[in-house]
Amino acid sequence: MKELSLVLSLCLLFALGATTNVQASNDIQKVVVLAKKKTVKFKVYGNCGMCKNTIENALKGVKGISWSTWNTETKMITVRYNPKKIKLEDIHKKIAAVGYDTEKAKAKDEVYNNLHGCCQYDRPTKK
Ligand SMILES: [Cu+2]
Repeated sequence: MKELSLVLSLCLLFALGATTNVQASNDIQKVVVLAKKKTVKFKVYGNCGMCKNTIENALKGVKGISWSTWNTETKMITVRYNPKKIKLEDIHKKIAAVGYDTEKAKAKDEVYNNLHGCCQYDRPTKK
C-alpha cells in the first residue's frame, strides 16, 4: 500500500511538473496544431514514376499541404493537409491542373495530351 501511494504521488508530481513546464506547453501546442491536420487518401489516375513526380510536385509547397505520396501500384494518393488552409476539393483541382484525373476533378484534355506518352494513362470513363 505504501508503495502504491508513493507511485501515485510520483505520478501526480510528474503531471503537475508537466503542465507547468514551458517545454511541455509548447508540446501541447504542437499537438493542437497536429490535431488540425488531416490525412486523406483518394484515387489519382496515372501510370508510372514520372506521373508520381508530376502529381507529388503539384502539391509540393502548396499552402496547407504538409506532404503527399502517390503509390504507382495502387494509384492512391495520401495527402497530409490542414483543412483550415486548403479545401480537399482544391487539392483535387491542383492535381487535375497538371493533367491527372482524380475521383473528383478532371484534367483538361489539352493538359492530358501534353503528358509524356508513357504517362497517358487510361482515363476513367464518364459516369
Ligand atoms: Cu507516367
